[in-house]
Amino acid sequence: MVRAERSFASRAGVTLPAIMLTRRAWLSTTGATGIVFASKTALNADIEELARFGGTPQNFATPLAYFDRLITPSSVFFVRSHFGPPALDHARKLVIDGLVETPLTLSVDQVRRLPAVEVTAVLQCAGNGRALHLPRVPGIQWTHGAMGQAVWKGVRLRDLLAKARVKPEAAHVQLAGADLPPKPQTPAFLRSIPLARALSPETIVAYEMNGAPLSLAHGAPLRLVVPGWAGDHWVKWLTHLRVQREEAEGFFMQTAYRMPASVVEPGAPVPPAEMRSLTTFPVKSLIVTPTEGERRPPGTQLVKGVAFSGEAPIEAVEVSSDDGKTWHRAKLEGEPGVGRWQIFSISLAGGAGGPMSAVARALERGGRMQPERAAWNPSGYFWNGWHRVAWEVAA
Ligand SMILES: Nc1nc2c(c(=O)[nH]1)N[C@H]1C(S)=C(S)[C@@H](COP(=O)(O)O)O[C@H]1N2
Ligand SMILES: [Mo]
Repeated sequence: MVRAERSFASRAGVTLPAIMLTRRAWLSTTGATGIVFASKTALNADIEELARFGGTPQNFATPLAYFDRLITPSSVFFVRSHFGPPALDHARKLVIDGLVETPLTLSVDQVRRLPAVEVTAVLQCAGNGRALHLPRVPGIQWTHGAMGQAVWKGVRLRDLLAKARVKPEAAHVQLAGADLPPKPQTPAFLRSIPLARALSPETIVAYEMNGAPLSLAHGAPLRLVVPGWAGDHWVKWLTHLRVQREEAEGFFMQTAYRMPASVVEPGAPVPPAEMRSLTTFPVKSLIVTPTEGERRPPGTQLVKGVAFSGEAPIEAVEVSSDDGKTWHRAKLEGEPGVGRWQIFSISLAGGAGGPMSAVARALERGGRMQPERAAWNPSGYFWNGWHRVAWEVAA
């Protein structure tokens, strides 16, 4: 991953540090930093305000201000594509073969005729927050914007697999999309998920996002949705599901998207044998309001943000205005669920004026708490440290 992302990043001319900005800061720094607005394109007709990393491949971050609500609008939903999208092709077939009794080749219409389900779930890139790991690691320097929550509509992967009749010796489903690497020596984006995860009822092959057909940027006509698992499993432009005994081979399974199996010394090299494929994203919360450095009038100070975990529903979010000495339970909005986010809010007693700060930490059911400092790893995955915001109260 490190190697691949570095070469992709340099090819795309990415030299910027963190680019997650508030809308105001965003407007005032556009141009000065070289960050450009993504203009309306055929890719995603409504992209207007995403922060863009380089030219191609398309990597867009969602501005922090949009994480104050349960559903992230599709028009500003982050985009992460290793090679950029293939041509839009609604006639593209989905092949299901390998260890099945009945190999299938399905049109999008045939997929759509199966019973539809809707799942509300967080899509988060494993590299979200990479810029916040210390020491710094190479790769796209996402801060907070490589995530979002959407309503995904599609068919259960297990219904498709049931139609194909999986053989007993099967253990993994290999996933391929229609996007091709730019050079023959670049490895293809080939992934797999264990059969058990493929058969779980919330894993779907989606054709709609937030009530509209998937845009090309987000994988049209068909993409995988794996709630609770990092974005690399959510294969876009899906063309081929191959049921097999082993996990997929190649760079994107054996080298990329792997983390140390246990905590390592920050900055220390990790032998490949101690790395494992990453799956679920860990518990995390993020303060959206106030924003860093904001000036706010005296009186009660509303602190609001988002909390989620790919491992368990959120149990509580606590906020401290004295850097962790005392904690106060925030109010939660939205339905709890694995890989599903909720909005937290709390009103802090505001002073007459001066500096204020808030730190948030989320607790998931079963007792796991968001750590004060995220576990460092060589590719900078799964940053989930406590988020602290400081602002100024002034009349
Ligand atoms: N075919 C294909 N699927 C893909 C990718 C890709 O490059 N090619 N990128 C993955 C990664 S790393 C992420 S984080 C998510 C991003 O999904 P989005 O662009 O819809 O936000 O798509 C995943 N699916
Ligand atoms: Mo990702």
